[in-house]
Amino acid sequence: MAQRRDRRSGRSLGTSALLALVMSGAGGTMAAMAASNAPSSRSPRTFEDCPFCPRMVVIPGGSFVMGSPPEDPMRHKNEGPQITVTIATFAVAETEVTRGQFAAFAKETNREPVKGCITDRDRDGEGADDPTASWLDPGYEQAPEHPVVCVSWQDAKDFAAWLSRKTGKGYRLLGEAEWEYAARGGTTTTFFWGQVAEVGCRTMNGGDRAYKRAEPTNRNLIVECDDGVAFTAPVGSYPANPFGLRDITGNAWELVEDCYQPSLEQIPTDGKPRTSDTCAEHGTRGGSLDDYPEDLRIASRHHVKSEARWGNTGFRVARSLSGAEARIDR
Ligand SMILES: [Ca+2]
Ligand SMILES: [Ca+2]
Ligand SMILES: [Ca+2]
Repeated sequence: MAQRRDRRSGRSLGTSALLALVMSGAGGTMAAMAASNAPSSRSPRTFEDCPFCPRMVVIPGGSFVMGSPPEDPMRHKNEGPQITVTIATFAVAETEVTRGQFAAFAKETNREPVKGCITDRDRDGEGADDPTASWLDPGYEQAPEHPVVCVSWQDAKDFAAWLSRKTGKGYRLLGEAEWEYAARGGTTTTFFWGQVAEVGCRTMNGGDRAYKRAEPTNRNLIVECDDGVAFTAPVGSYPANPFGLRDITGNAWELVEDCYQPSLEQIPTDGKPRTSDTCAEHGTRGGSLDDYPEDLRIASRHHVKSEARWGNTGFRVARSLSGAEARIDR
C-alpha cells in the first residue's frame, strides 16, 4: 500500500495515488559505512501538559545533515541534495497520536468520521480508495492504543489546534526537517540503529513476515523480520530512538507540516516548515506497517494528497518551547 514517492531519477510519479507502486531493486546495504554516532544515552526529559495529553519529549537543539548521501543504494532523488539544518530545542510526542486520543478529540468537537480512505481491505498489497473506511475502521482491527490512521493533514492540524485550546500551549505538526532531526537522534546512519534494516527487527513495526501472512496475495517486498504484528501495534511497543521517541520508524507514516517539496533545496535550513506553496501534497515520514527497508530509512520522503486519508498514515504532534522550558536541567 505504497504512498507516493519520487523515482530514483527524481521525476515525480504523477500516477494515481490509488496505485501501489511496484517495489524493486531494494536490498542493498551499506554495511561498510561508518557506524552510527549515537549520542550518549541520558534519559530524555519528558512532560505532559494535561492528564490526557501526549507525553512530550524535549529534543535538544542542534545542527544536522538532512537527506541521504549519494552513495546510499536505496536513495531517491528527493532525499538530496543534503543540507545542513539548525533546529531549536523543541518538544515532540513520544509516540504517534493514538486512536483513543483522536476519539476524545472527535467526541468533544462533535466531529463525525469522514468515510473514504485508501486502504487494503482485500489484502493484496494494493491500496485502493475504500468508501466505507474511516479512522474508526481502517480495514484492519485496532485498539485505542494503536496509532490513529485514515486521517487527513487537516484532521491532524485540527487535532493539534484542539490540544492547543485545551492546554493553552502551541501544539502543531512537526516541520519536515524537525522530523528528520528528531528521528535521527544524533545518528547519521541509514536507520537510527545502523546501516541494516534487519538489525532493527525488534525496534520497529515494518512490512514484515507477519504482515505478509495476513496478506497472502500481496507480492510486495518485505523486511525480513517477524514481530508477530500484522498491522498496527499499540504505540510505544518498540524501543525508543536515541532521543527517546518511539515508532519513529514504522507503525504509521507520519504527516508533517510542510507542503511537499521535491528537493531538499526548498527546505528551510532553520527547521521551520515550508508552507508557502499551494500544498497539493504534504510530506509523510518514517515508513509504516506495510513498508520494506527502502521506505523505512530515516531519509525516505513520501508524499500524499493533502485531502487524502491512508490506512497506513497518521501523525505525531510537536510544540515549541519557551526559553525557560527549553533549558535542560538534568
Ligand atoms: Ca487491495
Ligand atoms: Ca509487523
Ligand atoms: Ca511512525
